[in-house]
Amino acid sequence: MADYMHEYGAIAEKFVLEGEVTDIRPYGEGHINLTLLVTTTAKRYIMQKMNTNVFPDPDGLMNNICGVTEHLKARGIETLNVVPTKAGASYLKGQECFRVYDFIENTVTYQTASDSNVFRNSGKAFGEFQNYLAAFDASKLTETIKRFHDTPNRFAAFKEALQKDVLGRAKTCKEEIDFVLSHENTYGIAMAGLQDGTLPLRVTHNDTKLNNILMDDKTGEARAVIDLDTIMPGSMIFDFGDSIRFGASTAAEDEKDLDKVHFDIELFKAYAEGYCGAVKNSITKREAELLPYGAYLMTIECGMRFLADYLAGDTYFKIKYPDHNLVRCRTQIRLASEMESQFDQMGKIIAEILK
Ligand code: ADP
Ligand code: GN1
Ligand code: MG
Repeated sequence: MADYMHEYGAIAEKFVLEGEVTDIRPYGEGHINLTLLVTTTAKRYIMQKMNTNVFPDPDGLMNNICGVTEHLKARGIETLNVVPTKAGASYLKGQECFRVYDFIENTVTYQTASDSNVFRNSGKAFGEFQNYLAAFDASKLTETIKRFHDTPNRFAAFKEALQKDVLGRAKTCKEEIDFVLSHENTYGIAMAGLQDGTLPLRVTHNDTKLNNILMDDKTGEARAVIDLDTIMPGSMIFDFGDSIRFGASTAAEDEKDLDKVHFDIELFKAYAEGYCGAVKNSITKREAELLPYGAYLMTIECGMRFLADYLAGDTYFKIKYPDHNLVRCRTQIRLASEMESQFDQMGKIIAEILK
Protein backbone atom coordinates (compact mmCIF):
# COMPACT_ATOMS: atom_id res chain seq x y z
CA MET A 1 0.00 0.00 0.00
CA ALA A 2 1.24 3.45 -0.90
CA ASP A 3 2.59 5.47 2.00
CA TYR A 4 -0.13 8.09 2.19
CA MET A 5 1.35 9.70 5.31
CA HIS A 6 4.57 10.28 3.43
CA GLU A 7 2.82 11.51 0.29
CA TYR A 8 0.17 13.74 1.86
CA GLY A 9 1.39 14.52 5.40
CA ALA A 10 2.96 17.84 4.36
CA ILE A 11 -0.24 18.83 2.55
CA ALA A 12 -2.35 18.11 5.64
CA GLU A 13 0.01 20.29 7.69
CA LYS A 14 -0.99 23.27 5.58
CA PHE A 15 -4.53 23.21 7.01
CA VAL A 16 -5.73 24.41 10.41
CA LEU A 17 -6.04 20.97 12.02
CA GLU A 18 -6.45 20.22 15.71
CA GLY A 19 -3.80 17.83 17.09
CA GLU A 20 -0.96 16.01 15.33
CA VAL A 21 -1.59 13.94 12.21
CA THR A 22 -1.17 10.23 13.02
CA ASP A 23 -2.64 8.53 9.95
CA ILE A 24 -3.75 9.20 6.38
CA ARG A 25 -5.52 6.59 4.26
CA PRO A 26 -7.89 6.42 1.27
CA TYR A 27 -11.57 6.49 2.14
CA GLY A 28 -14.98 5.93 0.56
CA GLU A 29 -16.24 4.95 -2.87
CA GLY A 30 -16.42 8.23 -4.78
CA HIS A 31 -15.62 8.11 -8.51
CA ILE A 32 -14.19 11.60 -8.88
CA ASN A 33 -11.97 12.99 -6.12
CA LEU A 34 -9.16 11.29 -4.20
CA THR A 35 -10.72 11.12 -0.73
CA LEU A 36 -8.44 10.63 2.26
CA LEU A 37 -9.28 10.05 5.90
CA VAL A 38 -6.88 12.09 8.04
CA THR A 39 -6.65 11.12 11.70
CA THR A 40 -5.01 13.38 14.25
CA THR A 41 -4.47 13.02 17.99
CA ALA A 42 -7.63 15.16 18.42
CA LYS A 43 -10.13 14.17 15.71
CA ARG A 44 -10.73 13.01 12.14
CA TYR A 45 -10.92 14.91 8.88
CA ILE A 46 -11.69 14.25 5.22
CA MET A 47 -9.00 15.62 2.91
CA GLN A 48 -9.66 15.55 -0.83
CA LYS A 49 -7.40 16.02 -3.80
CA MET A 50 -9.89 17.82 -6.01
CA ASN A 51 -10.29 16.50 -9.52
CA THR A 52 -9.40 19.56 -11.58
CA ASN A 53 -9.72 17.58 -14.81
CA VAL A 54 -13.43 17.21 -14.04
CA PHE A 55 -13.80 20.59 -12.27
CA PRO A 56 -11.61 23.08 -14.14
CA ASP A 57 -12.56 26.09 -11.97
CA PRO A 58 -11.69 25.21 -8.34
CA ASP A 59 -12.19 28.84 -7.21
CA GLY A 60 -15.76 28.86 -8.51
CA LEU A 61 -16.34 25.37 -7.11
CA MET A 62 -15.19 26.23 -3.59
CA ASN A 63 -17.09 29.48 -3.72
CA ASN A 64 -20.27 27.46 -4.41
CA ILE A 65 -19.53 25.09 -1.55
CA CYS A 66 -18.77 27.85 0.95
CA GLY A 67 -21.89 29.75 -0.11
CA VAL A 68 -24.20 26.75 0.09
CA THR A 69 -22.81 25.43 3.39
CA GLU A 70 -23.11 28.88 4.99
CA HIS A 71 -26.69 29.10 3.72
CA LEU A 72 -27.46 25.72 5.31
CA LYS A 73 -25.66 26.48 8.59
CA ALA A 74 -27.63 29.72 8.94
CA ARG A 75 -30.78 27.56 8.89
CA GLY A 76 -29.41 25.14 11.49
CA ILE A 77 -28.89 22.31 8.98
CA GLU A 78 -25.96 19.96 9.51
CA THR A 79 -23.61 20.18 6.53
CA LEU A 80 -20.00 19.96 5.44
CA ASN A 81 -17.65 22.22 7.40
CA VAL A 82 -14.79 23.56 5.28
CA VAL A 83 -11.53 23.64 7.26
CA PRO A 84 -9.39 26.56 6.06
CA THR A 85 -5.71 26.51 5.19
CA LYS A 86 -3.26 28.20 7.53
CA ALA A 87 -3.13 31.01 4.97
CA GLY A 88 -6.88 31.51 5.48
CA ALA A 89 -8.07 30.09 2.14
CA SER A 90 -10.93 27.64 1.62
CA TYR A 91 -8.62 25.24 -0.23
CA LEU A 92 -4.96 24.71 -1.11
CA LYS A 93 -4.30 25.87 -4.62
CA GLY A 94 -1.37 24.60 -6.69
CA GLN A 95 -0.52 22.12 -9.43
CA GLU A 96 -2.84 19.92 -7.43
CA CYS A 97 -5.68 21.31 -5.31
CA PHE A 98 -6.72 20.03 -1.87
CA ARG A 99 -9.52 20.79 0.57
CA VAL A 100 -10.36 19.56 4.05
CA TYR A 101 -13.71 18.98 5.76
CA ASP A 102 -14.45 17.91 9.31
CA PHE A 103 -15.24 14.21 9.31
CA ILE A 104 -18.91 13.87 10.19
CA GLU A 105 -18.78 11.19 12.89
CA ASN A 106 -21.26 8.42 13.71
CA THR A 107 -22.56 8.24 10.19
CA VAL A 108 -22.46 5.68 7.40
CA THR A 109 -22.81 5.80 3.63
CA TYR A 110 -24.46 2.97 1.76
CA GLN A 111 -23.49 1.55 -1.64
CA THR A 112 -26.89 -0.14 -2.01
CA ALA A 113 -30.28 0.53 -0.42
CA SER A 114 -30.98 -2.86 1.09
CA ASP A 115 -33.17 -1.22 3.74
CA SER A 116 -36.21 0.63 2.40
CA ASN A 117 -36.42 2.79 5.56
CA VAL A 118 -32.92 4.12 5.01
CA PHE A 119 -33.79 4.82 1.39
CA ARG A 120 -37.06 6.55 2.35
CA ASN A 121 -35.13 8.69 4.85
CA SER A 122 -32.58 9.62 2.17
CA GLY A 123 -35.47 10.66 -0.12
CA LYS A 124 -36.86 12.87 2.60
CA ALA A 125 -33.45 14.44 3.15
CA PHE A 126 -32.81 15.11 -0.55
CA GLY A 127 -36.31 16.58 -0.82
CA GLU A 128 -35.68 18.83 2.16
CA PHE A 129 -32.30 19.75 0.70
CA GLN A 130 -34.15 20.83 -2.45
CA ASN A 131 -36.39 23.03 -0.31
CA TYR A 132 -33.41 24.68 1.43
CA LEU A 133 -31.77 25.38 -1.92
CA ALA A 134 -34.95 27.06 -3.19
CA ALA A 135 -33.98 30.09 -1.12
CA PHE A 136 -30.42 30.16 -2.48
CA ASP A 137 -29.62 32.83 -5.04
CA ALA A 138 -28.73 30.92 -8.24
CA SER A 139 -26.85 33.93 -9.63
CA LYS A 140 -24.18 33.32 -6.94
CA LEU A 141 -23.42 29.88 -8.35
CA THR A 142 -20.73 28.95 -10.83
CA GLU A 143 -21.77 26.25 -13.28
CA THR A 144 -19.00 23.86 -12.19
CA ILE A 145 -19.52 21.40 -15.07
CA LYS A 146 -21.20 22.86 -18.10
CA ARG A 147 -24.30 21.08 -19.43
CA PHE A 148 -24.02 18.46 -16.69
CA HIS A 149 -27.40 16.80 -17.25
CA ASP A 150 -27.89 17.90 -20.84
CA THR A 151 -28.52 14.36 -22.06
CA PRO A 152 -28.57 15.14 -25.80
CA ASN A 153 -25.16 16.75 -25.34
CA ARG A 154 -23.97 13.69 -23.39
CA PHE A 155 -25.22 11.58 -26.28
CA ALA A 156 -23.20 13.70 -28.74
CA ALA A 157 -20.10 13.16 -26.57
CA PHE A 158 -20.81 9.43 -26.53
CA LYS A 159 -21.06 9.33 -30.33
CA GLU A 160 -17.77 11.21 -30.60
CA ALA A 161 -16.04 8.70 -28.30
CA LEU A 162 -17.54 5.88 -30.37
CA GLN A 163 -16.40 7.40 -33.61
CA LYS A 164 -12.83 7.85 -32.30
CA ASP A 165 -12.77 4.47 -30.54
CA VAL A 166 -9.19 5.20 -29.43
CA LEU A 167 -8.53 1.78 -27.92
CA GLY A 168 -10.52 -0.31 -30.39
CA ARG A 169 -12.95 -1.24 -27.61
CA ALA A 170 -16.17 -0.68 -29.58
CA LYS A 171 -16.06 -4.26 -30.87
CA THR A 172 -16.27 -5.53 -27.27
CA CYS A 173 -19.52 -3.73 -26.46
CA LYS A 174 -21.73 -3.74 -29.55
CA GLU A 175 -24.91 -4.60 -27.66
CA GLU A 176 -24.47 -1.74 -25.22
CA ILE A 177 -23.65 0.70 -28.02
CA ASP A 178 -26.77 -0.37 -29.90
CA PHE A 179 -28.93 0.15 -26.84
CA VAL A 180 -27.67 3.71 -26.37
CA LEU A 181 -27.97 4.55 -30.08
CA SER A 182 -31.45 3.07 -30.40
CA HIS A 183 -32.89 5.19 -27.57
CA GLU A 184 -31.89 8.57 -28.95
CA ASN A 185 -35.49 9.75 -29.29
CA THR A 186 -35.98 9.49 -25.50
CA TYR A 187 -33.13 11.82 -24.48
CA GLY A 188 -34.49 15.30 -25.14
CA ILE A 189 -37.58 15.69 -22.95
CA ALA A 190 -36.01 17.28 -19.86
CA MET A 191 -33.87 19.78 -21.75
CA ALA A 192 -36.84 20.71 -23.93
CA GLY A 193 -38.95 21.32 -20.82
CA LEU A 194 -36.25 23.49 -19.22
CA GLN A 195 -35.89 25.45 -22.44
CA ASP A 196 -39.59 26.08 -23.05
CA GLY A 197 -40.29 26.77 -19.38
CA THR A 198 -42.66 23.87 -18.75
CA LEU A 199 -40.08 22.53 -16.28
CA PRO A 200 -38.86 25.06 -13.69
CA LEU A 201 -35.13 25.66 -13.45
CA ARG A 202 -34.15 25.21 -9.80
CA VAL A 203 -30.94 25.03 -7.81
CA THR A 204 -30.31 21.30 -7.57
CA HIS A 205 -27.66 18.94 -6.20
CA ASN A 206 -27.33 16.92 -9.42
CA ASP A 207 -25.44 13.96 -7.93
CA THR A 208 -27.88 12.50 -5.42
CA LYS A 209 -26.66 8.95 -5.17
CA LEU A 210 -27.00 7.21 -1.86
CA ASN A 211 -23.30 7.43 -1.04
CA ASN A 212 -23.53 11.20 -1.26
CA ILE A 213 -25.61 11.37 1.90
CA LEU A 214 -24.43 10.52 5.39
CA MET A 215 -26.90 8.51 7.45
CA ASP A 216 -26.86 8.26 11.23
CA ASP A 217 -25.33 4.91 12.13
CA LYS A 218 -27.79 4.33 14.98
CA THR A 219 -31.12 5.81 13.93
CA GLY A 220 -30.89 5.36 10.14
CA GLU A 221 -32.00 8.99 9.74
CA ALA A 222 -30.19 11.23 7.27
CA ARG A 223 -27.58 13.50 8.82
CA ALA A 224 -25.99 15.46 5.97
CA VAL A 225 -26.10 15.72 2.21
CA ILE A 226 -22.49 15.78 0.98
CA ASP A 227 -20.57 15.94 -2.32
CA LEU A 228 -21.74 19.47 -3.06
CA ASP A 229 -19.48 19.87 -6.12
CA THR A 230 -22.29 19.77 -8.67
CA ILE A 231 -24.81 22.12 -7.05
CA MET A 232 -26.01 24.11 -10.05
CA PRO A 233 -29.20 25.16 -11.75
CA GLY A 234 -31.06 22.06 -12.94
CA SER A 235 -34.32 20.18 -12.69
CA MET A 236 -35.86 18.46 -9.71
CA ILE A 237 -36.31 15.37 -11.89
CA PHE A 238 -32.51 15.07 -12.08
CA ASP A 239 -32.19 14.85 -8.31
CA PHE A 240 -35.07 12.45 -7.91
CA GLY A 241 -33.93 10.40 -10.89
CA ASP A 242 -30.30 10.03 -9.90
CA SER A 243 -31.24 8.72 -6.46
CA ILE A 244 -33.53 6.12 -8.04
CA ARG A 245 -30.86 5.16 -10.57
CA PHE A 246 -28.43 4.22 -7.84
CA GLY A 247 -30.64 3.22 -4.94
CA ALA A 248 -33.70 1.50 -6.42
CA SER A 249 -31.54 -1.32 -7.73
CA THR A 250 -31.24 -4.76 -6.21
CA ALA A 251 -27.46 -4.68 -6.76
CA ALA A 252 -24.42 -2.43 -6.66
CA GLU A 253 -23.71 -0.06 -9.54
CA ASP A 254 -20.82 -2.30 -10.59
CA GLU A 255 -22.38 -5.73 -10.08
CA LYS A 256 -20.96 -8.08 -12.73
CA ASP A 257 -23.75 -10.65 -12.57
CA LEU A 258 -26.63 -8.99 -14.38
CA ASP A 259 -29.05 -11.63 -13.13
CA LYS A 260 -28.76 -9.88 -9.78
CA VAL A 261 -29.54 -6.42 -11.17
CA HIS A 262 -33.18 -5.34 -11.15
CA PHE A 263 -35.15 -2.17 -10.79
CA ASP A 264 -37.02 -2.54 -7.49
CA ILE A 265 -40.39 -0.80 -7.57
CA GLU A 266 -40.78 -1.13 -3.79
CA LEU A 267 -37.55 0.79 -3.27
CA PHE A 268 -38.79 3.33 -5.83
CA LYS A 269 -41.95 3.71 -3.76
CA ALA A 270 -40.04 4.12 -0.49
CA TYR A 271 -37.83 6.86 -1.95
CA ALA A 272 -40.78 8.57 -3.64
CA GLU A 273 -42.65 8.66 -0.32
CA GLY A 274 -39.73 10.39 1.36
CA TYR A 275 -38.91 12.76 -1.48
CA CYS A 276 -42.41 13.72 -2.60
CA GLY A 277 -43.52 14.10 0.99
CA ALA A 278 -40.83 16.74 1.42
CA VAL A 279 -41.42 18.67 -1.84
CA LYS A 280 -45.21 18.35 -2.08
CA ASN A 281 -45.70 22.10 -1.60
CA SER A 282 -43.38 23.13 -4.40
CA ILE A 283 -43.42 20.35 -7.01
CA THR A 284 -45.33 21.27 -10.17
CA LYS A 285 -47.74 18.98 -11.99
CA ARG A 286 -45.32 18.57 -14.89
CA GLU A 287 -42.39 17.75 -12.58
CA ALA A 288 -44.49 15.12 -10.82
CA GLU A 289 -45.48 13.64 -14.18
CA LEU A 290 -41.84 13.47 -15.25
CA LEU A 291 -40.36 11.90 -12.08
CA PRO A 292 -40.52 8.36 -13.54
CA TYR A 293 -38.97 9.61 -16.77
CA GLY A 294 -36.27 11.39 -14.70
CA ALA A 295 -35.35 8.03 -13.14
CA TYR A 296 -35.02 6.46 -16.58
CA LEU A 297 -33.17 9.47 -18.02
CA MET A 298 -30.55 9.67 -15.25
CA THR A 299 -29.98 5.93 -15.56
CA ILE A 300 -29.48 5.83 -19.32
CA GLU A 301 -27.47 9.06 -19.20
CA CYS A 302 -25.14 7.56 -16.61
CA GLY A 303 -24.94 4.37 -18.69
CA MET A 304 -23.87 6.31 -21.78
CA ARG A 305 -21.34 8.31 -19.73
CA PHE A 306 -19.76 5.09 -18.40
CA LEU A 307 -19.73 3.64 -21.92
CA ALA A 308 -18.26 6.81 -23.44
CA ASP A 309 -15.52 6.77 -20.79
CA TYR A 310 -14.80 3.10 -21.47
CA LEU A 311 -14.46 3.89 -25.19
CA ALA A 312 -12.31 6.95 -24.49
CA GLY A 313 -9.85 4.99 -22.30
CA ASP A 314 -11.18 5.69 -18.76
CA THR A 315 -10.14 9.28 -18.40
CA TYR A 316 -13.07 10.52 -16.29
CA PHE A 317 -14.35 8.01 -13.70
CA LYS A 318 -11.95 6.28 -11.31
CA ILE A 319 -11.75 2.57 -12.13
CA LYS A 320 -10.46 -0.46 -10.21
CA TYR A 321 -9.98 -2.81 -13.19
CA PRO A 322 -9.84 -2.40 -17.00
CA ASP A 323 -13.49 -2.97 -17.95
CA HIS A 324 -14.96 -1.42 -14.79
CA ASN A 325 -16.76 1.30 -16.75
CA LEU A 326 -18.28 -1.29 -19.10
CA VAL A 327 -19.52 -3.31 -16.13
CA ARG A 328 -21.07 -0.14 -14.68
CA CYS A 329 -22.64 0.70 -18.03
CA ARG A 330 -24.28 -2.72 -18.23
CA THR A 331 -26.06 -2.35 -14.88
CA GLN A 332 -27.40 1.04 -15.96
CA ILE A 333 -28.73 -0.36 -19.23
CA ARG A 334 -30.37 -3.25 -17.41
CA LEU A 335 -32.06 -0.86 -14.99
CA ALA A 336 -33.10 1.62 -17.69
CA SER A 337 -34.72 -1.09 -19.78
CA GLU A 338 -36.64 -2.44 -16.75
CA MET A 339 -37.78 1.09 -15.89
CA GLU A 340 -39.06 1.62 -19.42
CA SER A 341 -41.59 -1.16 -18.94
CA GLN A 342 -42.74 0.17 -15.55
CA PHE A 343 -43.54 3.81 -16.28
CA ASP A 344 -47.24 3.25 -15.61
CA GLN A 345 -46.71 1.69 -12.19
CA MET A 346 -44.22 4.40 -11.24
CA GLY A 347 -46.66 7.10 -12.34
CA LYS A 348 -49.46 5.58 -10.27
CA ILE A 349 -47.25 5.45 -7.19
CA ILE A 350 -46.30 9.13 -7.54
CA ALA A 351 -49.91 10.17 -8.15
CA GLU A 352 -51.06 8.23 -5.10
CA ILE A 353 -48.41 9.83 -2.86
CA LEU A 354 -49.16 13.35 -4.06
CA LYS A 355 -52.95 13.15 -4.12
P1 ADP B 1 -16.51 12.03 -4.86
O1 ADP B 1 -16.81 13.35 -5.49
O2 ADP B 1 -15.27 11.41 -5.37
O3 ADP B 1 -17.69 11.13 -4.92
P2 ADP B 1 -17.27 12.57 -2.10
O4 ADP B 1 -17.18 14.00 -1.67
O5 ADP B 1 -18.61 12.05 -2.41
O6 ADP B 1 -16.25 12.34 -3.32
O7 ADP B 1 -16.60 11.68 -0.95
C1 ADP B 1 -16.40 10.29 -1.11
C2 ADP B 1 -16.91 9.54 0.11
O8 ADP B 1 -16.21 10.00 1.28
C3 ADP B 1 -18.39 9.75 0.43
O9 ADP B 1 -19.21 8.86 -0.29
C4 ADP B 1 -18.43 9.50 1.92
O10 ADP B 1 -18.46 8.10 2.18
C5 ADP B 1 -17.08 10.02 2.40
N1 ADP B 1 -17.13 11.40 2.93
C6 ADP B 1 -16.94 12.55 2.22
N2 ADP B 1 -17.00 13.63 3.02
C7 ADP B 1 -17.23 13.18 4.27
C8 ADP B 1 -17.34 13.81 5.58
N3 ADP B 1 -17.24 15.13 5.72
N4 ADP B 1 -17.55 13.02 6.66
C9 ADP B 1 -17.64 11.67 6.52
N5 ADP B 1 -17.53 11.01 5.34
C10 ADP B 1 -17.31 11.75 4.24
C1 GN1 C 1 -19.88 10.45 -10.02
O1 GN1 C 1 -18.61 11.92 -7.53
P1 GN1 C 1 -19.49 10.72 -7.40
O2 GN1 C 1 -18.77 9.44 -7.37
O3 GN1 C 1 -20.41 10.93 -6.22
C2 GN1 C 1 -20.38 11.49 -11.02
C3 GN1 C 1 -21.89 11.39 -11.14
C4 GN1 C 1 -22.29 9.99 -11.57
C5 GN1 C 1 -21.74 9.00 -10.57
C6 GN1 C 1 -21.99 7.58 -10.98
C7 GN1 C 1 -19.03 15.00 -10.89
O4 GN1 C 1 -20.42 10.75 -8.73
O5 GN1 C 1 -22.35 12.33 -12.10
O6 GN1 C 1 -23.68 9.87 -11.65
O7 GN1 C 1 -20.31 9.16 -10.42
N1 GN1 C 1 -19.97 12.82 -10.58
C8 GN1 C 1 -19.45 13.70 -11.45
O8 GN1 C 1 -21.82 6.75 -9.89
O9 GN1 C 1 -19.34 13.47 -12.65
MG1 MG D 1 -19.55 11.32 -4.14
